[in-house]
Amino acid sequence: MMNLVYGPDRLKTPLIQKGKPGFDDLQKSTWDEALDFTAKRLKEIAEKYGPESIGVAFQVGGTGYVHKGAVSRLATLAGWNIHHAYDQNGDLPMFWPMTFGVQTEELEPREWLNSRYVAIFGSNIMATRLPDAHFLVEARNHGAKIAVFDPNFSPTAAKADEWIPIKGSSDAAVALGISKVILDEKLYDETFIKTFTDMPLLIRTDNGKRIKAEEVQGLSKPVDIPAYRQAYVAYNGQFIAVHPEKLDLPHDISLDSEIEVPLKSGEKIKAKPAFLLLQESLKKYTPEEVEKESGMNKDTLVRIAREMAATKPLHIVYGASNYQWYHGDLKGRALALINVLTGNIGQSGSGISTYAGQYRIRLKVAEWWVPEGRKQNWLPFLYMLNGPTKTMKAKYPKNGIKALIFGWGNPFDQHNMSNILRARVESGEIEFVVTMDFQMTTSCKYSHAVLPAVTWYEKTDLVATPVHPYLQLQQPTITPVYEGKPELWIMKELAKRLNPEFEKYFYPGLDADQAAEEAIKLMLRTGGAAVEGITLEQLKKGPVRLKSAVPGNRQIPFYEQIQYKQPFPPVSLPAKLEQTAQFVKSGRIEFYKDEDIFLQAGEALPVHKPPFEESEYALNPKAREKYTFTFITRNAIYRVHSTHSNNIWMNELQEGKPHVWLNPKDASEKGIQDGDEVEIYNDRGKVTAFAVVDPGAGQKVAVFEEGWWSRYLKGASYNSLTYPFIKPTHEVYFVPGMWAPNTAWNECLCDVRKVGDVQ
Ligand SMILES: Nc1nc2c(c(=O)[nH]1)N[C@H]1C(S)=C(S)[C@@H](COP(=O)(O)OP(=O)(O)OC[C@H]3O[C@@H](n4cnc5c(=O)[nH]c(N)nc54)[C@H](O)[C@@H]3O)O[C@H]1N2
Ligand SMILES: Nc1nc2c(c(=O)[nH]1)N[C@H]1C(S)=C(S)[C@@H](COP(=O)(O)OP(=O)(O)OC[C@H]3O[C@@H](n4cnc5c(=O)[nH]c(N)nc54)[C@H](O)[C@@H]3O)O[C@H]1N2
Ligand SMILES: [Mo]
Repeated sequence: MMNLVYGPDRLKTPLIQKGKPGFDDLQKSTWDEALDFTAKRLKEIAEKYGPESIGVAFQVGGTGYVHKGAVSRLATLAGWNIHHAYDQNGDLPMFWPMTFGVQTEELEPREWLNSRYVAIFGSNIMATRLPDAHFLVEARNHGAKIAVFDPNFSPTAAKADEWIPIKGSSDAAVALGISKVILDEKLYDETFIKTFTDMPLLIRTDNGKRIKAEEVQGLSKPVDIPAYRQAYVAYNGQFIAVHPEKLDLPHDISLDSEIEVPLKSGEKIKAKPAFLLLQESLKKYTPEEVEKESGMNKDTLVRIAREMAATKPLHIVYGASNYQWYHGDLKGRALALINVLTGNIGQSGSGISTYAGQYRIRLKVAEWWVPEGRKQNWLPFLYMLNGPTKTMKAKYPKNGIKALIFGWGNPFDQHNMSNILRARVESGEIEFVVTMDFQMTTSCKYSHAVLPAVTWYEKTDLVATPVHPYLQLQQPTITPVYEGKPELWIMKELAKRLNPEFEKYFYPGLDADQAAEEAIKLMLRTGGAAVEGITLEQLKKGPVRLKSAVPGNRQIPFYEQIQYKQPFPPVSLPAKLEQTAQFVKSGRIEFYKDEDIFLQAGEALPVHKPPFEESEYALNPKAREKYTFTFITRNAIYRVHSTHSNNIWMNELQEGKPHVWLNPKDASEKGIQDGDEVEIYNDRGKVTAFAVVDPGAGQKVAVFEEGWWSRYLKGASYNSLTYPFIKPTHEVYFVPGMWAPNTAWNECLCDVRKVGDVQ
């Protein structure tokens, strides 16, 4: 932290670009000059192209409700487009809305101690969840079994009872193989799946659609159903209209018989319960077949399936690197199936969790974030890079994005195709970039105005993230150094220059910390059940546990759904229930998706699809022969993304240079030895790193630790290799940061060669 606060890269004053962005012509200015200049350019751009052509990104809300809220507040007033961090970062696990109708859920780490089996699929808890890692060790000491599925021998694999190396993005094959054993050997919890899932609901065999109650002779739609719900049909000798808000189907409901259904139209159609379709579709996931697809030994697969079904509670951790693939949604749906078939949801120590990214909002923030109920504009970042698609539901601004305002992020290193982003700024296609940071990052260099912010030790804020269910006050421990200012102050100053009417929304007359306290009091007053009764005075003494419906305020996802039979989904703030409940109209956990795009993709049920077919090979068929390595960019223990990239002590631990991990077989085929300087490249870009020849690295992968600033990479961007693929099933709905196209960092092919080798 000393390095960040006082180090040589600390921004001391505002800066204005006097030359071409990217070429170090930033010059010192006063706050007035920088703010006047920024406001003038933003006004000009808004007048010329419309305010929606200005894009704003402010990263993860839960780590600072006040200052990020201030940016949202101004963006809303000014009519700018907001890029939600969740999909921009690739952290949005799309299986959640698809299956459970929520944005995300997770078991708090204290609950890990109550698990008896923890199956970790590509999450490197020992390096990327440092504050929680000890709970995993303790869980194991308490007798829980830890199994890690990962192509690479990670620090977490090293602490596990068992490491199961599998091929990249083969997790769905493994999960479906496990599910098949569970079905074949009748190890599933039949009552659970009849009560809480869509497995009994009838699907037409001719068109793959769920049958609606009102279509069937003798049935009608119950009258008390909200518009965002749908009543479907099940069968137990007679047809039943399944009420989407009552989880009370009779136990003799059929799961596996094909039935003829008389429709009101006079037509008779064939139908099967989703369960039967699942059984049929799992037939191909035999242990032999899964071994071929994933490399996992077939006997191990059967043993693990039996263990998982027999050891309760079972907790599955699904890591970000693992869902940051094109078919990450399918992998999540397949993994969730294991928990659901075995009834491991909604109980202490059980469930499926995705710990990456702390996006879920914990309290109602609208009063502060969205002044006077105004409408916000949202545009997923991938569209900004990729351009609009035919199937998109989000609204693309008619002139595209012409200006960008960034805070809390370093997209010119960290985000998709950073080289393209750089080129667009250099060419003037993106006309204006503003960055708020406290360090001279690569993104500052590509900005037209740099506004110096302060670190989290220099300002008041409110923090509450999904994984740790506490509300915490962030209190300044030092006064801001140099000319750094908190974002709430920066927004106020910008607001009044954009439109004098706006100033009143930012507590004029108060200093930044006083204003922050007012915003906190407002959010405590209007934040809803989770923060009811919590006061600023209480927070000044220490963190306060958020209120929940679980005894002891523990965090166990879907506790109310399972224990009190409430319909799915629970509310995901800040969205309204009707926005997210439409994702699972049946009010149940849905494994069968009948929207047209899912049917067209052959993804009505969770299936395994090999990587690259619909992404890299579709983009460039030659990639199949040309680029046979996968570029896996995992998170480094030495940094938090690019933050601390410049930490001298951390860099000493890494010999001050980036590394790439290669399997010995691959290295020797390429004539690469340990310590050699290596180029990792594809048609889009290139990065160099020093080889670590490691038998723990999977075959045909180049593992690189993301987060290096360009200046440690000879000016290159490691994200120049990546590509903004958009998967059509992510476009079925659009609710910002909840159902939106997610970035797939690891869906990236490359080749490697020793520096100096002839091409
Ligand atoms: N120290 C530190 N901690 C961090 C961060 C940081 O930068 N530094 N960043 C934070 C953030 S924002 C995030 S999103 C999280 C990310 O944290 P994690 O979810 O742990 O993600 P990664 O470290 O990228 O990768 C975890 C593992 O996934 C494996 N993997 C890759 N592809 C596959 C696959 O197809 N299948 C399987 N089974 N495994 C695969 C990789 O080999 C790697 O070992 O970490 C958070 N914590
Ligand atoms: N290829 C590839 N790319 C990736 C990933 C990957 O696995 N592979 N991981 C992705 C993921 S999961 C994530 S979350 C993103 C993260 O990407 P970013 O969000 O861009 O994260 P950082 O690089 O840490 O940049 C954070 C910046 O915010 C600044 N900052 C910190 N606190 C404050 C503050 O209070 N105010 C202001 N104004 N600034 C502050 C820091 O100095 C730093 O420069 O990267 C993504 N990029
Ligand atoms: Mo992340």
